[in-house]
Amino acid sequence: MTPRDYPLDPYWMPFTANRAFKAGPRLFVGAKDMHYVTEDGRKVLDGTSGLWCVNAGHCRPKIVEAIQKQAAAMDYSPAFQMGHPGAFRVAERVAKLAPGDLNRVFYTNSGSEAVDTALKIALAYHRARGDGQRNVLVGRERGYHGAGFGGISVGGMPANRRAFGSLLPRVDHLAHTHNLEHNAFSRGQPAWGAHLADELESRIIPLHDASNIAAVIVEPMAGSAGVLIPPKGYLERLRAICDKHGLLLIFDEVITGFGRLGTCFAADAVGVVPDMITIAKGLTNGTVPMGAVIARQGLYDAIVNSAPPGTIELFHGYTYSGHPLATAAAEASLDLFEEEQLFRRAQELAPYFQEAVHSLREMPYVVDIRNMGMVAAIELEPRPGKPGERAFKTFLKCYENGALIRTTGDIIALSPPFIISKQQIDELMGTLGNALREVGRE
Ligand code: PXG
Repeated sequence: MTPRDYPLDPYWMPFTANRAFKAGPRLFVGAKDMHYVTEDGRKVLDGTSGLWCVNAGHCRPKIVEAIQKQAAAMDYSPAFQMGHPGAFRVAERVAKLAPGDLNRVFYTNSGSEAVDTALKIALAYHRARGDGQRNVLVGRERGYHGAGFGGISVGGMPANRRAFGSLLPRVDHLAHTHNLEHNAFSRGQPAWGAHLADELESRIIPLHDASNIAAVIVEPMAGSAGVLIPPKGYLERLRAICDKHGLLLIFDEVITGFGRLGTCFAADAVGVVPDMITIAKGLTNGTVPMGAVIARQGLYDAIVNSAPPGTIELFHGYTYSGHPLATAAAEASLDLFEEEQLFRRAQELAPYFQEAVHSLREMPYVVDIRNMGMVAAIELEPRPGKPGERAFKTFLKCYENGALIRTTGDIIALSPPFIISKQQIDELMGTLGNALREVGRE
C-alpha cells in the first residue's frame, strides 16, 4: 500500500463506523465505467452505482468534459434574482421527462434538501389556497427521506431519529409494506400487500381528520431501508385515497429517478402520477451534487399567483440552487442517458439481473431475495445478538475480492450502473456467492 501523507482523524465520516473504518480504511482513488480503483491499485466492480447515483457508469467523457468546460466558462452565477441558461434548459428537460403535468422544477443540492423543499411546498400550497390548517405530514415506517429535520421526521428509520430529540411536530407514519411471510423470494412487485395502503383511510385520516393533512410522502420503492418493493396495486390505492381527501402525494424518487426501475421514474413503472417528485443522485450521474423537486403546475400556480405581483412568491432556496456546474453535468447526463438509451437498457437487463440474483437462494442464511428493475436485495438471517454483522462481513469480503455491495442491517442491496454487462453481473453474483458461503461457515 502506498503510504498516506495525510491523517485520517480529522474527517468525521457520515453514516460510517468511524473508529472501525480508520483502523482498517478503504479508500478509492479512481473510477472508470464499471470499476473503482483502490489506493493500492486494485479494481473493484461497482455493484451499487456508488451510492445509487452513478447510473451511467463512472467518469464518462461526455459528462467530464461538460463539467470542465462549464468550470472554465462560468464558475458560479447567483441563484436569487438572477439566472443562467443551463438552469432553464435542464428544468425544461426534466419537466419533459416527468409524468403528467409535473412541469415546474425547483433546484436543491441533495436529496435531503429536495425532500425538505417538497414538504415546504406542500405546506405553502395549502396555505396559499386558504387551507393552512392542512399541516400534518404523513410518512412511512422504514422510509428514508434524507438527513434534514423534515426528512428524518417523515422518515421511519429509528436509528436516524433516536439521537436528535424533538423532530417536526404533526407527523404520522403509515406501516411499511415489507412482509417475508407473504412475499419472500418475490420476483418484481409482490402480489400481497396492496391493502396496507387502506390504513391511510382507516387509521390516519380519522385520527387527524383529512382537512388537517397536507401530504403523504413515500419512496415508491424504498431503497435505504433495505429495498422494499411496492406490492402490486399499493401505490395506486395511496393515490386514490389522497385524491379522495385532497392530500398531496409526494414520491421520493431520489434513488428510483433516472432509470433505476427501467423507466425514467418509478411513477412511470407503476403508472401512478404523484403531485411532486423529489430527485437527486442520477440527475447528474452522481458527478456534481444536485437535487430538485418536480411539482405539478397547479402547485406552482397556486403559490406563485397568490403572491402580489413583483414580490418573491416562495421564501426558499439555496446559494447553489441550479449551480452552473451541476446543470452542465445534468445536461450531459441526460444527453448520455438518451444517446445510449440507458433506461431501456436497464429494462432489458433486468430479467437477467433478476435470475442472476435469485440464483443465490441456496446460499447460507439467505431468508429472502427480491428485485425490481436494476435493484435487488438479499436478506440474511441475523447472527444471534449481532444484527448486521453477517451482512457487513459479506460486504468486507466482497470488497477484498473486488466487488462493491451495500448493506443495511442484514440486507445486502445491489444497484449496479446500467452499463454493466451480463458477464459482469455473473462476476458480481459469483463474488457475492463466495463471500456468503465463506461468511456462512464462520
Ligand atoms: N431520499 C431518498 C429516497 C434517498 O434514498 C435521500 C432522500 C437523501 O439524499 P441525499 O442526497 O441528501 O443523501 C436519499 C439518499 C444507501 C444510501 O445505501 C441511500 C441514500 C444515501 C446514501 C446511502 O441506502 N439515499
